Amino acid sequence: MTVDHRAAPRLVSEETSAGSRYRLAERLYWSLYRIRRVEEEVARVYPTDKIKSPVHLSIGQEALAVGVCEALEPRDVVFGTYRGHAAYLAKGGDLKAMLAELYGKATGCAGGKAGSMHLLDPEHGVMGMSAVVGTTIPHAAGYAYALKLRKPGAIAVCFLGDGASEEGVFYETLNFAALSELPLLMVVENNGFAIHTPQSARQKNTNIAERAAAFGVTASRLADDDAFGIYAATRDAVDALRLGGGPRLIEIPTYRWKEHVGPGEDFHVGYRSIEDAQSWIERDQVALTGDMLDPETRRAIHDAVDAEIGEAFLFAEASPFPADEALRENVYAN
Ligand SMILES: Cc1ncc(C[n+]2csc(CCOP(=O)(O)OP(=O)(O)O)c2C)c(N)n1
Repeated sequence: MTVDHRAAPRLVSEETSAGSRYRLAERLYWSLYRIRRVEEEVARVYPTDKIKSPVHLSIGQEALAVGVCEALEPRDVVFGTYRGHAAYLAKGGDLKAMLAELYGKATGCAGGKAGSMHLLDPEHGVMGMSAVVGTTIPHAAGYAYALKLRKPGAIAVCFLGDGASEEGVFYETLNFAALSELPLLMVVENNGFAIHTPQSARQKNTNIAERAAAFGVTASRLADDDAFGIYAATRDAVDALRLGGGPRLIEIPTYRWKEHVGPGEDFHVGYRSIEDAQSWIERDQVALTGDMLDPETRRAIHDAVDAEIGEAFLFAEASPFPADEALRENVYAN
């Protein structure tokens, strides 16, 4: 059985028919399980200090990147945040190069000098992430402008957190993108917290989609993080964007299972409780999507993904650290 779903054709228009729902579930599950397992392994290895970069895990939030990227094509690009492993992998970023980057190795996607918060793989449409909250929002808009001029039909996607929606540049970008009718999709990963502060303590109007709509951006807020629902909403948005309908924003509720940064849990800290998390854990999209598949299919996906991840960690471990001379490379344009 072939289980590398990267190779499967993405016939977007056919995927909503009942007969193809199973194949969609297979692809979604492959990606969801793969991201979950990669990050579980990152969390396991992290205390050994082999991973040289801080890690912001997306465990619990995977369905957002997976559902969105399933509706994209290779010609589309994504910009992410420092919590960007899921977006990188869901869009097709190279796993070996990602892990080597976390290990600070020369074979990493940024030569081992940028770490987990600055992943990129332009060949697969992953244009960059940033540790500085909100920075990639205008980058995505600029790229969308270039796409509009040079590659009509392609779109740029920007992932951002509810905290990033407090940055002034978010509103400047909404205005400019609406005015210029950019092929830009903004995806708000609303996990309800900026580090330890709940959204309700930071924002009077917690409806981010409503704020975006005030700028003339077509915006919607999904009821939950159901992977199929995210895929369907993104597909509709992408269809409209390809026809030149101007920017869109989709706000999606989600929940971060791990601490803000690092591999552990933080329910003892006091800003949230395990009871708050329970309803999200019960509707874990990795488990629910997996339950839709027959055991044999699930097992084949597990075996293929686990083997790939094992190999990728060995690659990262065996790779050399950058040479001393690399320190000054790519600092200034040549
Ligand atoms: C410009 C800027 N301000 C503040 C910080 C410190 N900081 C790091 S993460 C973070 C919270 C951002 O929350 P959100 O955008 O909701 O993303 P999440 O971490 O929940 O995925 C803050 C304030 C930063 N990195 N950059």
